[in-house]
Amino acid sequence: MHDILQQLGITENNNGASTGSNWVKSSGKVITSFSPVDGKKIADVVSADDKAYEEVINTASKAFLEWRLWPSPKRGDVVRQFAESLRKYKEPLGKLVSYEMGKSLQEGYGEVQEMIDICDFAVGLSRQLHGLTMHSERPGHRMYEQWHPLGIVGIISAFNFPVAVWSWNTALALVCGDVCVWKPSEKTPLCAVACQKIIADVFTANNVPEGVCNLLVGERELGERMAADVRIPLVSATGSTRMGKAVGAAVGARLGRSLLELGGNNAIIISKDADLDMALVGCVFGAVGTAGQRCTTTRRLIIHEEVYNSFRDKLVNAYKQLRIGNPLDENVHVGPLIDKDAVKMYEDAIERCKTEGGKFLVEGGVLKGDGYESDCYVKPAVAEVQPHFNVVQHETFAPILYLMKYKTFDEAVAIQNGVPQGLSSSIMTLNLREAEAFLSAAGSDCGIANVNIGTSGAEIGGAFGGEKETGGGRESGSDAWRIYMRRQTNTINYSNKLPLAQGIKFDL
Ligand code: UN1
Repeated sequence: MHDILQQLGITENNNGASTGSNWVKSSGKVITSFSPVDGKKIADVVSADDKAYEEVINTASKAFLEWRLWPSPKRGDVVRQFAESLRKYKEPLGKLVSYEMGKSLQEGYGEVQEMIDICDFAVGLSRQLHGLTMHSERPGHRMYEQWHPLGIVGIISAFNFPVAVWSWNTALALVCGDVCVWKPSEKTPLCAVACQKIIADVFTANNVPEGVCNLLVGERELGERMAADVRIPLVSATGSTRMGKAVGAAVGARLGRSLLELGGNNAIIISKDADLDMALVGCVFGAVGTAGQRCTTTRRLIIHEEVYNSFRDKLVNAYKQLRIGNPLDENVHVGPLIDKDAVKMYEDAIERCKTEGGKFLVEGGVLKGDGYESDCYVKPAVAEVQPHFNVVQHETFAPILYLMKYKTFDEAVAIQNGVPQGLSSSIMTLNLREAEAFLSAAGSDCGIANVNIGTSGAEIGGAFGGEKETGGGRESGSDAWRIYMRRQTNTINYSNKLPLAQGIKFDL
């Protein structure tokens, strides 16, 4: 790992405040990053203090005045070069993601690939930030709309996707002419320092003003400060529903914009007409990938009574094959949870599930001994439950999968929708009527609804996000870029009269 850290410019003591190539002096609290893989300290990061915060926001504000005037395709060209650089750093950055966060190496590389993909998407977008033209009701008038840069985008990201979620926001914000201030999770600050160094080099080579991409490492208060700061017109926050409610309220109180991507409680409906072997792969990857710490993780399976027993047996059998261990070993399926607090939440959820009457088909437990010294490795568990159990209604960021039985399609949809969250959902079926009904207005109430694939692993080309307690925001593809810009409606009178709209007569 030493070589990897060196390649990425990570030292023993890192500065956590940066405006680009300039690392801002700070005497904030020192955050130590430990790897959940082996429990060892990786390195220290000094968090941003009040002075560093002000310097960063002031530099960002100044940078915006210049950056917003760069033609968007020119900004896109800088993002293109950032993608090139990420291609070069894919291996070390993917490994650092895996080591600092604990996800499998394949998923670490996949996350960097997601960064590259969103950059490529943003490059194309830089020539397509289209507005509409409308027909004016007045003669000799033209009406159209244009999209202008917004200002500073505050990005608060979570530990589970320590680099990709930042890049979804950053790549779009940059082509839109915004500047970014990133507060990464304090659990994965080194991934953030590495990304900041990669982008800063690209910026320097292109004479991008200092302050276009900024980093502020810190804890919860830093996020609160950003949420309340009127100089940040948009705060994009990914994380728990608790965090999102606080950010949404603080940003809303000043009538700012927030883009919230919060908890999920994602379900797959297994129809009696499903291809069960294919469904199995989607369910198992969805439930145990990233050790159950994706917001799109499959947490509930709603299985038709006719195939319940056979699918349950296949699932239990598949769980027996799972290899849990060091995520940097390419043969491993499941790495550790992020830290011991996460392990405690996993254990509590299992206890609560048992108290409520859940029956475990695959028992959970914390792994001890050789290779598990960090105390963060847990066994993926499967339990039979009832939909209304309190524990089933909540998101536990861990690999616990709940099974439920259904009789009718309507009942399955009601169970799927009957939780406070609304991020991702799937149906496994070869029955066209069912598939279409699931996608109809009376079907899934989630932001993402899939047929014959799992709930996780969304592509960047679609808008990503969900309804209800998931927060309503959309990031990444489709027209998610619009929230990063301000819309302006323009009406131009090229006639020699000044007719008023709505036919109003006002003669002087
Ligand atoms: C997240 O967990 O916050 O769809 C993002 C997926 C990934 C992104 C997840 N592409 O699972």
